[in-house]
Amino acid sequence: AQDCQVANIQVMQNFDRTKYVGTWYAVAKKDPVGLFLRDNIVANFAIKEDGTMTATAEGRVIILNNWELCARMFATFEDTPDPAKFKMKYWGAASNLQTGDDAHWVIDTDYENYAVHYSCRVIDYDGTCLDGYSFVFSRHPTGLRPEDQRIVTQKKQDLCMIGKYRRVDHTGYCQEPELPM
Ligand code: AZE
Repeated sequence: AQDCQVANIQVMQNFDRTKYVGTWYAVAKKDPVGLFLRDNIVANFAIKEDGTMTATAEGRVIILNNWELCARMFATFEDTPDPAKFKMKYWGAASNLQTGDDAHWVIDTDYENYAVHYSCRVIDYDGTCLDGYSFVFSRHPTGLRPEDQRIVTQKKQDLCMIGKYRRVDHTGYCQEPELPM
């Protein structure tokens, strides 16, 4: 979908949530407008007994222009007719953190090494995405394998977000206890 229409974006075919469970390290991200996770972003997906997908995520955020902390977030996913498209409700472990309701699309994954995620928050009058974010995830904290990089670059292009991604550093910041507010 090189026309950049959100409605034409191809998502993962036959997405299998059972193979997606476990830990994913964000290695690159395209930010939305406003407050967002900075770095040290790690997500952990699980499936509840009733089959619904859940996740936890943590990452370093900077709030009130100079206050940094490790945000610990929870999410539940609502299914849609497309198995790779979800609605994600999320909230912070600390009540003062963000809550939200975002689209959560799995664009591509091999389940064992890489995944490309996409979320458009605001669709423009012309059908393109006005405000969205995207994560490139790896099963390996060290980054993507060279053989997955070409695929991921193609997907960034398909999402019309090429050139807008930034590397996500992992320094171990969020392995420390949550800082008091
Ligand atoms: C995601 C992986 C699945 C679980 C969650 C994710 C997104 C989290 C945010 C968090 C923002 C927090 C802020 C705090 C001040 C997609 C990484 C919850 C968008 C801005």
